[in-house]
Amino acid sequence: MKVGFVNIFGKPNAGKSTLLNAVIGEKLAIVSPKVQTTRHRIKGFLNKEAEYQIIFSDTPGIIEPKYKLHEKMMQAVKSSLEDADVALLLVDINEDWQEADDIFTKLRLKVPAIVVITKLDTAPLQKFEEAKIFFSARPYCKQFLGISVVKDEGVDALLDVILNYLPEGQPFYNEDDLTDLPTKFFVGEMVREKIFLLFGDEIPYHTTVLVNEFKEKETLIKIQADIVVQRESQKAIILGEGGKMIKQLGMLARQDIEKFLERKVFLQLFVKVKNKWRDDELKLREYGYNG
Ligand SMILES: Nc1nc2c(ncn2[C@@H]2O[C@H](COP(=O)(O)OP(=O)(O)O)[C@@H](O)[C@H]2O)c(=O)[nH]1
Ligand SMILES: [Mg+2]
Repeated sequence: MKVGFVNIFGKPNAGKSTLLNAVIGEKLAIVSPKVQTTRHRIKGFLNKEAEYQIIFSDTPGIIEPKYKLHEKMMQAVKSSLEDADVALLLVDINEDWQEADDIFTKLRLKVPAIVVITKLDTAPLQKFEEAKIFFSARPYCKQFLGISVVKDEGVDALLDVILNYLPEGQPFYNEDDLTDLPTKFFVGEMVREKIFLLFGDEIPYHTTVLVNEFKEKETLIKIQADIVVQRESQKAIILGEGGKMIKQLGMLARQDIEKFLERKVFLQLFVKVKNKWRDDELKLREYGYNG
């Protein structure tokens, strides 16, 4: 059977996490219109018995690191470069292609790359043809195609192309598993997604979520998580007037978590201030940012 690692790279907001979720058919990676939503490498497994096991990895968008958390995020990109059998290089059709090309060239890929133009539904076909001419000429580009996850176009064709590039082998992971990350991780991510959704400006970038307790009881699952911010003023914003905002946040997150776990959930959220956690090696590790 065909077995291999297919790792997804691109600038922030290219549609990487959306593609991972579409191929796996489960919301493994959180998605938002804001940049730098994804902070980890997130693996999703696609199995077809006796035919293939494709291990997809979503990665953080490629950026110039400005603080230590960013460095950890770029380490996650680097580790994904090392074990890829195939690289998917995602480009939003409306982004600056030259900039994307510069980033892809700098990756110094040693494996075949498929350039995937995303969000085809947002531009005229002519623009896609222009992108094809632009990227097909690049040395790293072995294949070129376009997708729209919104219109469900191109994803099946992409899978067919990927399979051509995968080696024969034995499965690495149990065929019933979707991912190798613990449930706790996804719970924390769902809370983080709602922070991206509800709070503007800088708040989501100063915030992380740490799940402390995950207890399966008879009738429900009890979850306690800390929302960690850098300053008291940010804590006040997350709480909102009379606790209005955190209540809304908790409700939205709980709904998603219940859908994901298919169980009733009691979710308890606390807000904690940890000065400069984004630059603190020990705290980053405690919060699960291992690069
Ligand atoms: N119109 C449209 N929007 C998309 C498509 N794929 C992703 N998006 C949106 O683009 C934004 C960034 O997506 P995301 O997957 O988080 O990008 P990432 O930063 O590369 O992981 C989100 O608002 C998505 O809903 C698509 O095919 N069409
Ligand atoms: Mg993402």
